[in-house]
Amino acid sequence: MQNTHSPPKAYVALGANLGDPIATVEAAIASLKGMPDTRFIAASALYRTAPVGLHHQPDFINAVAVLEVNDAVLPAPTFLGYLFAIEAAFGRQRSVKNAPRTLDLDLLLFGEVQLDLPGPPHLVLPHPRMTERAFVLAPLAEIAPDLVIPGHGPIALMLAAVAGQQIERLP
Ligand code: PH2
Ligand code: MG
Ligand code: MG
Repeated sequence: MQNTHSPPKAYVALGANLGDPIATVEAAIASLKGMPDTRFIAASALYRTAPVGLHHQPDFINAVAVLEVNDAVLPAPTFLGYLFAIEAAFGRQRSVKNAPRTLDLDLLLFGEVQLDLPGPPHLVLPHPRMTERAFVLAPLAEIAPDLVIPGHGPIALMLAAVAGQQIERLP
């Protein structure tokens, strides 16, 4: 039988609420477009979102991008390491957990992969909080309206459940 392994799609959430978040998220999307061993497919619009689970922080700019990844060269943990390198290049400090950040890149999905690696880097797929967050689900649904989240179900159902959260799609 022929091996017909197709490269997985990696969905990456972008978030920023320090410095110039719009410029940062746009520049980070450009960095993702230049990532080796990947093929950039699409990015959502930018969204202005109220902080979730954080007190007294500025609003966030959020977006989601999708890339096809050559997983023979870049398996999920290695790909995540690349994302951390981009965060660092944008001046991300990891001094205090959940402090305002110049750039946060979270790996949401890597094809159908479901895993829980103790790390480093610690990696759980699908991202454990993605289904509770409109700032993730709305941009994700924009670029993948028919997505079925492994272990959870169709994105449209999940998005309906977080309809109360404050987000605004930027023009
Ligand atoms: N990220 C968090 C916690 N809360 N809220 C919004 N609106 N956007 C985020 O990117 C975000 C958050 C942890 O990374
Ligand atoms: Mg995050
Ligand atoms: Mg993160």
